[in-house]
Amino acid sequence: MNALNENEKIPYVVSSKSYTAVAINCAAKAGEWIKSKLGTVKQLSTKTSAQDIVTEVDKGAEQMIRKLILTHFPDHAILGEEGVAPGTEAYAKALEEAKEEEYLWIIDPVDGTTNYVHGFPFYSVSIALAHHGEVIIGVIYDPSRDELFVAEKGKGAYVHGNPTLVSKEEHLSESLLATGFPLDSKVNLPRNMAELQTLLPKVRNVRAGGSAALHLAYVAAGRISGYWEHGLSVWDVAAGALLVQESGGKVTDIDGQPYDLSVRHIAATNGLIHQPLLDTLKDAGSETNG
Ligand code: 2AM
Ligand code: CA
Repeated sequence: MNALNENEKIPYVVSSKSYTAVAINCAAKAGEWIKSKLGTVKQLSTKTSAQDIVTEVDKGAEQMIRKLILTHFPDHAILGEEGVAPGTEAYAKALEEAKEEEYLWIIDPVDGTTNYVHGFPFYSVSIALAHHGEVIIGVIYDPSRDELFVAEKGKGAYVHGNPTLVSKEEHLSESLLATGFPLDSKVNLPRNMAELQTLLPKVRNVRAGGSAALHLAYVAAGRISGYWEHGLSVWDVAAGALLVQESGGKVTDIDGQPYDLSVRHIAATNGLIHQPLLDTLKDAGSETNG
């Protein structure tokens, strides 16, 4: 018999402990919902600048994911883009606190919000799970193409059940790269422009699709040879970083330090072109610094 009185009832917890299944379920559900709302966005709010936008769909999708995760794992912590106040200070504080958690879910409900608002079909849902600060699961879902990318630490990465593998280009000259244009016009944008100027003559071409998570998934799947971007947040890259690593690629910060949750300037490649890419970015950066 249950001896607990009415006020002491233990909440019902679903018994499944498959983190990956929950991550997939959340990404797929939120992704379908986001897609169903395409073209209906009524309220466009700005965050740090007129270019930094958020919609009711971002907020609704994050709520949906949070609820689902907590149904399965009520004692896990969650760090989601829409749960953190805009600005560098609030971000640093939120990340510092979150990094200590035993289990931390890291959510970007819509990565590529600008694309989503314009109906440009390159946006994704990104969900990662970190254990004591190390990413152990990464799931990225692209609703436009119904592509689900899944990585588990030490067990490989998959798209629709097929293993993903980074590309085989050995030289920058045969590489297709991607980047993102930073919003910060003082430091990151001039640096990115200098990098593009230096890199473009050395590579096949550079794309800027507008979703960090999908760019990383594409490095993992061998569709691009490498990707770099400045000034990102943990929810943009945590899942994608694991996908790249589990597909045989390399992920560091732009200065070459190994990837961890605090990395904001990211470089991810097939491994073979990693050092040449970092060297070229460094040359370009030193020119902007005089
Ligand atoms: P988002 O759509 O989730 O905001 C595009 O270059 C990448 O930059 C996207 O992954 C986008 O994520 C991210 N991004 C957009 N605004 C940003 C901001 N203010 N700070 C950091 N990253 C941002
Ligand atoms: Ca987002």
